[in-house]
Formats: sequence, C-alpha cells, structure tokens
Amino acid sequence: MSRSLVALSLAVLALCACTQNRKLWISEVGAQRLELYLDEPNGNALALGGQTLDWVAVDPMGVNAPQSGSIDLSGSIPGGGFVVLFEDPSGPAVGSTPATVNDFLNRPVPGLAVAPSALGPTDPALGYAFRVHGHEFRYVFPFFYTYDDTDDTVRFGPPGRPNIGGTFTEDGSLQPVNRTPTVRQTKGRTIRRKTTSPNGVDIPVDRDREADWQTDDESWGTAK
Ligand SMILES: [Ca+2]
Ligand SMILES: [Ca+2]
Repeated sequence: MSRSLVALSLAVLALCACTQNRKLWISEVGAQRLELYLDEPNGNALALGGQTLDWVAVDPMGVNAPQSGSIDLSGSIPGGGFVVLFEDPSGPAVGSTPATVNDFLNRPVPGLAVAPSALGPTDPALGYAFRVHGHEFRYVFPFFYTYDDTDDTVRFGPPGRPNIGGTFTEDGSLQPVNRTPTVRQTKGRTIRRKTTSPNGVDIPVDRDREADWQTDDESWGTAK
C-alpha cells in the first residue's frame, strides 16, 4: 500500500469515528399508546430502525411478577414530528409496522402498529419505566459514517418503580397515574411532557426529570 493511500485511509478513519446524540423523546404515555417526538429542526429526520422501546412494570407489593417488553422500532420520524405507537389487533406479532392511527377527532397521525398488549398493562397500582434507546449505524455520502444514538427514559407510578437505565430524576409527582383510552365522546387520560413555545409553537421539554411531565387528556400526534 502506498504511503499516500495509507494517509488517506487514516484520514477517512479519523472522519468516521463519531456518534450523534439524536433528540428522540418519549413525549406521551397513555393506554395502549405511546408517542415519540424528535426535538430537532424540521429538515432533519431519524431512521427508527435499530432504535428500541423497552418497558418494565412492577407490583410494589411484590405479589405479582414483574412484566416487561421490548419493541424494535421501524420507519422514520421527521424533526419536530411525532410518531404514535399503538396496539393494533392486526399489528405485527413482534416489532412494529409504519401505519397511521386516528386521534380523538378521527384525524390520521403517523404511527407504528404493534401487537395487542405489546405496550404492557395500564394499572395505576403498578410502577412503570419506559425507555427508548439505540446505537444505529448510518452511512453518510460519500465516505463518512456515524452512529445515531438515542436514550430517553420516563418512570411513573407508586414508589418502587423499576430501574430501566437511562437518566431520569424522580420527584414523585407522577403518582398515581390513571391512563385510560378514549371511550366514545370522552378523551383518554394520559401523561405527557410539559411544553415551551419559544416561537409560538409548542415544543415538548426534556430535562431528564419527572417534573417535565403532567397528567392530561390524550393528545396523540401533537404536543398537547
Ligand atoms: Ca430524557
Ligand atoms: Ca401528545
């Protein structure tokens, strides 16, 4: 190998060794649904393949065994956009399939269909942890590459919540949490991130803490 080729190879290697922390947040957790938000400029997008949604539910009384699940994500999410995981009787047995799902006003919003019960039980007596995370290779033309790293956690419910990793500071405000689905003319109840609106547009906040969250009516596909 010529010295110039070695030098070029070393230069390329130096350019390649990088990761990008992508700002993918869990933005709402309801009954049989969970919303993701990409807190990045509109021109950005994040491929969700290689990113994973994990959850654990525990009985603080220790009577019932812990439950857990893990869902491989798919499709992509645009900067400033939302994607709603939703349990679908005709959804895939494992993983997720890009689809649309209707909000309370029957407007279609971008979604990922998952299997029934894939997002776990909705029992206010249980302690919960949800985490989205991943480390996914991405090729960048012409000879660069990077890794898209994501990591976001929320925990709620009575004390004795499961530790699912990630960074999250508790203050106990998210308990008890009653999550309910839409029933006819009644909106479902959910937890969602609080928002800021620096330019008149509501943006979910993330400071890795329970105080970022509140209980509210469902708002699938929107900030609130
Ligand atoms: Ca976070
Ligand atoms: Ca929402």
